[in-house]
Amino acid sequence: MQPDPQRYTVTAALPYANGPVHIGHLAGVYLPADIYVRYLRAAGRDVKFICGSDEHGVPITIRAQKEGVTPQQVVDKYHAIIRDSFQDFGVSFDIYSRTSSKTHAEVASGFFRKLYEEGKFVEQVSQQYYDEKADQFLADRYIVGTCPNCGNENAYGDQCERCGSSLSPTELINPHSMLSGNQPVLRETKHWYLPLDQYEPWLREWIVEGHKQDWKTNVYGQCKSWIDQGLHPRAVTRDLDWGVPVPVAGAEGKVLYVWFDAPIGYISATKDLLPDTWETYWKDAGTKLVHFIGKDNIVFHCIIFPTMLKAHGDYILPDNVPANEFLNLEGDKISTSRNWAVWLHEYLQDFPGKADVLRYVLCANAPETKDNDFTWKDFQARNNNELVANLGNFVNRALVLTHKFFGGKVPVSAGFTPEDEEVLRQLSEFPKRVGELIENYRFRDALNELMNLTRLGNKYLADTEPWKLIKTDEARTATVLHVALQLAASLVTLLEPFLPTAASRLGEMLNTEKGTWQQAGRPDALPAGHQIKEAALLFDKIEDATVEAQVQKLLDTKKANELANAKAAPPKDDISFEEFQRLDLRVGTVVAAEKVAKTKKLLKLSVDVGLAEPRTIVSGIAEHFIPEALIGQQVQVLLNLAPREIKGIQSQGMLLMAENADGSLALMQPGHAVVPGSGVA
Ligand code: B3M
Ligand code: ZN
Repeated sequence: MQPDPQRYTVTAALPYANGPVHIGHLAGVYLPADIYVRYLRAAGRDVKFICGSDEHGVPITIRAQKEGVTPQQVVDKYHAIIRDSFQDFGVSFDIYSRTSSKTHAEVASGFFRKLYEEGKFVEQVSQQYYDEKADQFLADRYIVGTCPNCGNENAYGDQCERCGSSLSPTELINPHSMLSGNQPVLRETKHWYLPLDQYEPWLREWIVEGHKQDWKTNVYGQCKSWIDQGLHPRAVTRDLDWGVPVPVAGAEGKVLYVWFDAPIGYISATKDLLPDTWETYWKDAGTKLVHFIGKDNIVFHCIIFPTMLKAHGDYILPDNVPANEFLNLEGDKISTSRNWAVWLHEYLQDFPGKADVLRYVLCANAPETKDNDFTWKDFQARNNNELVANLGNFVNRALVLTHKFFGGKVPVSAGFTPEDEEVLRQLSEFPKRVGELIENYRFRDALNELMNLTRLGNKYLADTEPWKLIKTDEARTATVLHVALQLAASLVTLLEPFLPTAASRLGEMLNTEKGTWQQAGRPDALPAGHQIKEAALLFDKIEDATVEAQVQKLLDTKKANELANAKAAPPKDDISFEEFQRLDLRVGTVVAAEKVAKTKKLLKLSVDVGLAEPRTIVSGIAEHFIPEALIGQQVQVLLNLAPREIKGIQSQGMLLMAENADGSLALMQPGHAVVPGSGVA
């Protein structure tokens, strides 16, 4: 057993301030980090929980360009949204900072300058794409072209999103600039590189040998394969006008690479929080540094940033990097660009007071070892079956019966039976078991274990039936509720890391404060005679209609995406003018419409086309239009389509419709009303 560290520095990946936070971010990073930190605090450890917005890099400038605003406006907007939604979700950062701050510019430049002055970088001149029209070098993400591997015409300079291969801009076939659309030219430019190759032996020893046992297999595996493939010098500067300027002479127009400056953001945020003592949290060997991140950030946190820290010389290294896999949404990859996500700020608006429900569902279903799927049905089921029927039910029964039978005072125990003793013994084991799981980053198992405590409580009440027992044995009933209330009291502390709002409400109802983690599980948390307060439901049922509305929102998104991506059919073969002239196209007015009996799709229409008699037309549009709504509408008709018998009705023409990409139909109507029978040419 290792001794407890003297203190902890816990970081959560700095979200890019180019969009709001979604449930995938929460499940992968912020929720586990928050549970870990809240637990450590309850266990009396010295911990600082550090985060902030990542406000540099190409994702920000691309967003700014898309929205037609400045990068600063983009980061100001999203920094505020992200910060507030984290707070409403109960993420208990000690500081939520931002990398556009003055402190950060100082710390990041200072870091770079030290490595530069000590000759830790390699300088290299290379050829890079330059947009002559926009008059600037192009970041990889600003170059689009055809993927050499799969032929995708919209591959980026760093990656093809279709086949997943990582690319370099010069590999793209037919590259063009996203800024001007022009073909970029190669120009020479100088950059500074972190020579990862020189650190390879050290990285191998530190990670491959040193962390085989304690890092998660997905994290360890990714690192090992990176190292095994051989490490190369990595550029840490960019030709860009948004970021921390490179603080050396001859580097005008260059900024630090965002992945160089962002992790330093953890350090500068700590400095903002603790101007005098921040160094203990980053340089003292008694500090345990833990980075919570998503799996796409592993190489940056396990290889590149540690190499930077090592090169700097006086920093500690991460003790663990418990990266998670990804959370999908209703069977599909979460995607910001496709708006396929449950956005935190929208959830909090749609489900006021229900942050804990989302915390519960995301933790119970966290993608700790493999990708997982979030569905609204599962969300509803877990709320109704687990939070309401298990946790809420236990607590509510214990409190309500105490009010009903004992005036809301914790009743005196008349002596424990072996059954009571067993329940209390089991209770005493929970804090350690749940705590160990949390310390091993197994948050799902920890939560499930905690729910076993409420299952134990429910079973105890079901076995002893105090609601019946009261009629025959008041003393025994008192003991049972006394025991049940001790379980409930422990929950105030044990629930807090997972469901902080529910825990504090429960504490209020029990008229008690949360204690330390070590104190939880005691058999005498609430002494006899202790007055509890009014009981209220901790959770309530979520109805079908509520989740159906959320599913509908996603279906709408899907439809909008389909329409946005719809491609028109290729053109048909040419016809001659004479052939065209043979078509008798007219505008008509619908005078009658009814469904054709025994069919689903057919409507029978009477259309005034300016002739002596209206035309009867049978059309397969019954699933798209209500017959009554068509009456009086002007429509376009092909008058001389040879008559056909359909379901015993002579159809004397054809109604022309526009068919939308999603299969919906629209009438072809003149811009303003015209006389029935007007020709179309
Ligand atoms: N902004 C990337 C991301 O959100 C990034 C993390 C920085 S942590 C130093 O995936
Ligand atoms: Zn490809």
